[in-house]
Amino acid sequence: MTAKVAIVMGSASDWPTMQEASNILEQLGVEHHVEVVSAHRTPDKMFDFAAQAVDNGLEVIIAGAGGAAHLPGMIASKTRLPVLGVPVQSRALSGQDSLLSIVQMPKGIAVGTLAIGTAGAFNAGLLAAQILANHDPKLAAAIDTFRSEQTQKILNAPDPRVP
Ligand code: RP5
Repeated sequence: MTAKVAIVMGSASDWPTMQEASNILEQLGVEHHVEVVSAHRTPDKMFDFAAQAVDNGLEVIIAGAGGAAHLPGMIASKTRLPVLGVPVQSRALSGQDSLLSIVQMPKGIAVGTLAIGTAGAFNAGLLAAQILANHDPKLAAAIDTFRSEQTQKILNAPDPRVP
């Protein structure tokens, strides 16, 4: 694996959410691996993925899941790499279940939990890039540009009534 970031998710149905992480990584020029890995439906695959993540050259893992969202925490239990958890917005409980499943980790195994849904997925991608940027000046410059363009866009359009 040449990618330093992996985006994994519990189901292909999570992709419309997790694509936001992929989009910002793409925009910032960060190569990333994408794969469906389910804590419940493919548990052995999940453990293999997590156990081999360091040897496979990964540096950050973004894991998204909905409902009984055990994927980020279980991956974190098998690797020292930073795991960023994205609570996917579930149909039954609007992602509250996903959020609480991911955020309440026991002391000693860390998962960085993002917001529910697409904003969380986007920010997970951004945060993964920010972690890598500590040792990548080109990526740091790309993030600085992203942030200043975002700021400028708002400053250029202060009146919300103007389309
Ligand atoms: C979780 O169950 C997945 O992460 C997904 O958010 C949710 C529903 O999965 P599907 O039934 O759509 O495959 O494991």
